[in-house]
Amino acid sequence: MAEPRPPPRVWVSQPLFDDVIARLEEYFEVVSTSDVAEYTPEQISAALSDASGALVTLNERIGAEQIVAAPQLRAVANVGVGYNNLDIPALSAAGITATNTPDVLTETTADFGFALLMATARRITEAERWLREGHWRQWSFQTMLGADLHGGTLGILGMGRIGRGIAKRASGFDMRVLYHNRSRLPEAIEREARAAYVGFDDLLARADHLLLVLPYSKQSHHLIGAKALAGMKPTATLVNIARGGIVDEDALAEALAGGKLAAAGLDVFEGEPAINPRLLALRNVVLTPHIASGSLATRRAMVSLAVDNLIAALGVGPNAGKPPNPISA
Ligand code: 8YV
Repeated sequence: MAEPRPPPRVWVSQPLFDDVIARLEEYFEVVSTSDVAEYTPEQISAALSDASGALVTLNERIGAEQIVAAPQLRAVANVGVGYNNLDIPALSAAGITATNTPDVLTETTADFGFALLMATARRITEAERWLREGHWRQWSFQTMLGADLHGGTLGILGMGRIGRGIAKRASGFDMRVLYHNRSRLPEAIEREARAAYVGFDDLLARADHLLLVLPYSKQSHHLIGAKALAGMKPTATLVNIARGGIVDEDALAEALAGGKLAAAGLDVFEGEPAINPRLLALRNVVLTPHIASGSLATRRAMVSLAVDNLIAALGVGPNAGKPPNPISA
């Protein structure tokens, strides 16, 4: 009698939620790690060399070099909606299904975008730092004056699901919402989001607060650079919850230091976790460690969806062959 075939192997790159990951064990041999790991490209190739599937986070880049080293790889499930860590054309060309986790993080990420906007415009973390450092000697009328959200104009660059979630919150604050997107949304959605479409330059010029929620790509690399920043109001705030590479951080630091922009709230950074020292030296920036989707419930939902995607993409389970969130090249 022939030996039973061993189950396919899947690689889980980071410690996620053990009880959620355990669902993979019904179908696969799971290779995982109990420590947060930082991998070199070679280590990722080695981890994928005998894997049929992988469940990865934004930390793990998978491109041509890894694909060549992974002859059995058939599916990569990304935990996250953004997938600029994956070379989608290369994966598609090799017949490897890639998936992401949209929807489940929309509201949590929109909550955070709004929280970061409020913290930035109203100087909340700067004020707390100042207080903790013992500078508060007497109540003064002019302490930490910030910018209002209510009644102001919110610019949203990138009007996908998260952008629309932010627009929904802004209407509760009586804000005027303008947006710019690769393509204009249908009128019914604009009406529902109470958002008006404007050109890119117009968005920059009119926004009292500008929120970046667009995907990172070659086209959006350093889209917010010196020229774009010069087109914004010097009283404006900029918030980035998308990807660090969309902003030219040196140009941003220059604008913030030179009074060309009031403040910035940044959850994402070009070289994260390394932070541009020019940004660290400024008082008018709020810096957070890429936590926009980081509520416990949402992070669990993201991992669970990635598990569903991986099981289905590897042709087993209730949705065999039909992963809920395939990414097309
Ligand atoms: C994730 C994110 O935490 O979804 C995204 O695109 O940036 C975050 O929500 C991250 O992708 C984890 O891999």
